[in-house]
Amino acid sequence: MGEVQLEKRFQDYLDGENKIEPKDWMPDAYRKTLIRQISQHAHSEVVGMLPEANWITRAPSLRRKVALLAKVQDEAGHGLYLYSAAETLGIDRSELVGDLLSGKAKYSSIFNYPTVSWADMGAIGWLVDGAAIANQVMLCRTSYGPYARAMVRICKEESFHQRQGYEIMLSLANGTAEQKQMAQDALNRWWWPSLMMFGPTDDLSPNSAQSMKWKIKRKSNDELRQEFIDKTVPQAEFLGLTVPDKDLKWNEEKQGYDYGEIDWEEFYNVVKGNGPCNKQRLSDRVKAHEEGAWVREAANAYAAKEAKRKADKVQAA
Ligand code: FAQ
Repeated sequence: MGEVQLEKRFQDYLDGENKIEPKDWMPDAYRKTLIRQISQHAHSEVVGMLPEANWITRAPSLRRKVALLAKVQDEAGHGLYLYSAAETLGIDRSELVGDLLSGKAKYSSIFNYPTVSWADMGAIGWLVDGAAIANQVMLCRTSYGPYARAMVRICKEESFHQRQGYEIMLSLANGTAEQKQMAQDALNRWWWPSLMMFGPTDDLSPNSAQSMKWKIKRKSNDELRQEFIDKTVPQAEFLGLTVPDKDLKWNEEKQGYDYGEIDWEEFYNVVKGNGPCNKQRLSDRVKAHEEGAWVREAANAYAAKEAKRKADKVQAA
């Protein structure tokens, strides 16, 4: 069968809502797009541990510390599922990690902002995990089987994260005037970067059209951003906090909120590596990777020993 026929059969298969599995034929560009998106996603989970890890030792109670520790640990697990899903496409994890550490690979812009107060732990859980869920629920229906299956579990864990964050916000918003101010300040700083997580507007998103056709993405960047805003604004109102957007207004006709202009210059600046914490995040990851070398060596030595033990047993039988 020629390439054109294979591509047509592939598209028909996707249009029938079937999942593509690792051993199925797929166009090279589909494979490349998935490796790009899944690995960026995996890197985001791993780098995403850093802003919150910053507060583990300073959590205000044992309960908060335990919950935050569990959350940060979950993010490591998400990175693991996602690197594994990417590896089913024929790429080696060490290559992907190498691209992250050298600064070649992208990860989500949101993790390049500083966490300056405890309220930021609330805002990250509520807004950043909230935005991540909005985006990832649709990815449970993505066309590549291993990615879709990883997302199901990730989404369950993300909803615990989101509630953990919202509960922190609720306590602060119902606390002293100073605590409420901390919550408002965190919302002011995290609101716009959270909206940027969904990526550029649809008309400026180079990958969207093809990814939608291949059913890798099931909703567009703007659609998801709108869903997130519509869901989150009432939550801010319930907290008694003000969303920092003077143009935010309910639009009866579209049954959704109109919102102000996102600072896209800031977004592209952060994506290019010039955000407030890009350099620190990368150097922290490089340091963690170097310090973890002995763990990888030990795991490899153990795996080799186990393989030899099994081979010896087979030979002896
Ligand atoms: N930051 O054409 P599009 C989390 C890049 S996980 C940096 O629209 P696409 C959990 C994009 O890669 C958060 N770069 O691209 C957690 C592309 O560059 P390229 C991560 C961005 O792929 C919570 C270029 O701009 N989630 O938060 C961003 O069709 C708390 C053009 O954009 C995922 O990765 C950005 N925000 O759509 C962890 C979800 N946006 O590669 C710890 C999976 C866009 O052509 C604590 N990913 N770019 O050079 C996706 O759904 C998609 O990749 C989008 C972007 C929607 C992010």
